[in-house]
Amino acid sequence: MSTVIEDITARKIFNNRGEETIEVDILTTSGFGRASAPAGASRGKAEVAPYPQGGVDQAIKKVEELIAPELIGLNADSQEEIDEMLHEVDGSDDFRVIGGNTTFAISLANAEAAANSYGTLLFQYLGGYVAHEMPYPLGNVISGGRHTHGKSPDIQEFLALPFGAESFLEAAMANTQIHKRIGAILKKKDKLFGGGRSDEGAWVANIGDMEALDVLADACEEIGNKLGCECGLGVDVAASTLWNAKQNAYVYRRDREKRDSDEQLEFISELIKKYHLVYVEDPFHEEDFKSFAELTKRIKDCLICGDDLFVTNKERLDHGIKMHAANAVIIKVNQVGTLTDAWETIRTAEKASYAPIVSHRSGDTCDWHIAHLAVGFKCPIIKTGVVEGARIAKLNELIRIEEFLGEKARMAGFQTF
Ligand code: 2PG
Ligand code: MG
Repeated sequence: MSTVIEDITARKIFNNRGEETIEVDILTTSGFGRASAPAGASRGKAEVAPYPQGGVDQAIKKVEELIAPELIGLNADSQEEIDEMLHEVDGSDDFRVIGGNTTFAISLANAEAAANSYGTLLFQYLGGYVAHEMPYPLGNVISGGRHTHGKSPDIQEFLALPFGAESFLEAAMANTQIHKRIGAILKKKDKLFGGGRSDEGAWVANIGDMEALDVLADACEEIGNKLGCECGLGVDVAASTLWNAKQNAYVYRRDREKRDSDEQLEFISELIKKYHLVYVEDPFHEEDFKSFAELTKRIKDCLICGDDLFVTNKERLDHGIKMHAANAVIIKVNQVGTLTDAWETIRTAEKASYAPIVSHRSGDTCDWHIAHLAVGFKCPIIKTGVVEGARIAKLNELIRIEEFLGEKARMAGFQTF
């Protein structure tokens, strides 16, 4: 067995939106790894640059000319050294030279190649033989905001979290049934509803935010009762996309509402109380740590999560922790570029009792590595949609992991509800 990197190949493939993305293969003396990068539609301003100027073609060139010569000959099981080398080759503070999606694909393919060289699965390689906790799937069932076009809710995502499930399979099943039930409710509600879905496979309908929450609440209750498992409600407000700095307000186009920061705080607090929300992501824009902290102080029994706020960045999370801004953080490796950077953010979150929630992106491929990151890094929740090929690839991999773990498998524990 040897983990010495012998070859690196980069190619252009397509994601679920038909956009170009980068895929990387890494070959070691006795193993192989492959990973491809996702893409966001509502990106945080502080995320690293996804590609160098010139896009995927330039990224491939950089791999061939700059990166491969440095990495070939190194050991794939020295993940930190590999990731450090990517920073060195790039030289900027936001991966603008080689691209954060380029580094994402290399970093993940490298971890996979190391695991494969040792004859272990990635989650075991990352978490050791003690990694046996399954994450709860947080599933997007109704889309709005920047994830849709035309008439739809202003809030970006309406999510189901079956936190009463006793196994991952049961939880994934609950989400698929909630998704299906919502489709049927929407059809009944609106004769013009054509069954349209967003990139993440969530329904797109001509309804407002409150109507969407009513529909979600009905479906969660019905399916929860049927399966005997409690299903919570969540939202990703993606408030940076609603924020208008000139007007100093969150602009809800469909509902024809404008809310300043205080009104937004009241509005979100009311939603949490009325619908017993267990999960709220990005309720304020990405620089408003103060309002996040106000909400977190006020609210009990609900995960207040930062995505665009933290962008998986350790320094931004450190700042948030100091301000008591939230109690959960979204982990998207391509927001920071490498596995080591993301792992440091997860460790920081754990020390502060923030729940790390590993997440897909709206533009994604059938790459299933985040399933392994969730188990290997002991993330209690994975946010990865409910239906649509790129989501199903990750969910099905978790079903396989649960089966592989057999009697050792447990659902992750977390305190918030
Ligand atoms: C989000 C994500 C994924 P995007 O805001 O959480 O649902 O969206 O990948 O478009 O940034
Ligand atoms: Mg988000």
